[in-house]
Amino acid sequence: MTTTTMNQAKVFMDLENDYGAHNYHPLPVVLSKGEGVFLWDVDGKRYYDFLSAYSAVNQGHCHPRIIEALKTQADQLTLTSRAFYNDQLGPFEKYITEYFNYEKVLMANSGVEAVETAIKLCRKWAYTKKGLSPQEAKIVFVSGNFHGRTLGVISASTDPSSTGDFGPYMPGYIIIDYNDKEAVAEALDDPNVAAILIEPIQGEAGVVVPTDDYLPFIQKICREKNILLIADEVQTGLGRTGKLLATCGNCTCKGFCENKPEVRPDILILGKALAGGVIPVSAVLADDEIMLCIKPGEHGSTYGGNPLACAVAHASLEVLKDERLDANAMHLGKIFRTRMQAIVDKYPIVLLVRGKGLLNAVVVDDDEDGHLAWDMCLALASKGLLAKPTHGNIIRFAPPLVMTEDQLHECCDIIEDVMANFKK
Ligand code: IF1
Repeated sequence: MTTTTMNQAKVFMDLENDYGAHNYHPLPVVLSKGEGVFLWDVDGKRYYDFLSAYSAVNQGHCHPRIIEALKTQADQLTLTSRAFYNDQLGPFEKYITEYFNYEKVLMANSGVEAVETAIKLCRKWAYTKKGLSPQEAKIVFVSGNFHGRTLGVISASTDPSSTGDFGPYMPGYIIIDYNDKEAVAEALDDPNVAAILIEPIQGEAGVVVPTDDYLPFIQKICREKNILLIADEVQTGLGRTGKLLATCGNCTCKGFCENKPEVRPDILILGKALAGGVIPVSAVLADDEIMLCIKPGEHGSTYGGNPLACAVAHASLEVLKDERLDANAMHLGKIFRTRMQAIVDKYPIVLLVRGKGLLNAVVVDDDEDGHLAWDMCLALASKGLLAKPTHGNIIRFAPPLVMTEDQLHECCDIIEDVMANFKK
């Protein structure tokens, strides 16, 4: 980076520092263009994107079909509010409910808004259908969860950086250890439990994959005790883990199959890549028996299900299916973990690799509050690869699902080159 370009980049960093809230600590990279798996900074330097905006850009940056859908609809009609019908929402609701095999969808905007919607929906179901006493419904969460940043959601968090000094918290939550079947059985024995809300794979916790029998076990208990299973697939959904949904589990299909998924959540939460990284769109899917518990006027949002969102999300889902991005993620994920395992075997400073599809993490030999992962990400950025730590010792690697095998190997070469230069 020359002095001039450094000054240019610094101008943008200073503006964010001087006029923006300090609720993030970004890597010192100022981006100005994205296309497919690539990002360019203000100096014209090209990077491989290995974060995908936290799995919101599964289809690649500025996918032409999605951008075309955005432009076409933007010239026609962007927002009506739900005070009226429009010619985009109904057709999209039909499309997405058939796509995921649910009877109804409630459209929202951000991922956390969809999570909050699911929390309200399961409580409404618990009182009006399950017959729990008002104010008594409980929801089970697991330790290490991340479901967003609102008060209703951080009340379930076990991460002090998410919860500190934001109390008092939402009542009626039970938090149990993740991936502990006994803890599930004990918690779901409480007759006032309405639902268990869980990420099939924990993203922010550092891509923590549970044992294969964990989710099926939860589903079995839920069905026995008339408790709702709510899957937060905001980050794991839409091809990221090598299947359409992480709750598809180890189905041996080639994707988008007619098989019954291994686990079918009662309420499914989608976000992020639902709109291909273009605009905020989220969705809550459920069958009539649950979804119709919410009556007109009991829930909604200004932008939820707006015509622009529907057009963009429709194109995003079409791209996901037409380009078989789930299968590509499955294929490239296996190659990536094999390449990373070879690095683990060769360099003691790299402890392990874990993940599914193209949602992976590498754990390095430092403390959770250390800075080795950060320093490695700085070194990766200098070599043209952008990734971000989830903790001081964990780097999440999640490229867009449109990556080619050759590009993946080039990125693994960069990662190996960086890891080789960090000594324990
Ligand atoms: C940030 C983390 C990831 C999510 C799951 C719901 C939401 C998220 C499983 C809420 C959002 C984002 C939030 C963003 C960074 C990113 C993140 F680091 F925060 F934890 F991906 F792991 N469920 N995750 O991962 O969706 O409201 O953001 O649309 O807050 O820094 P949202």
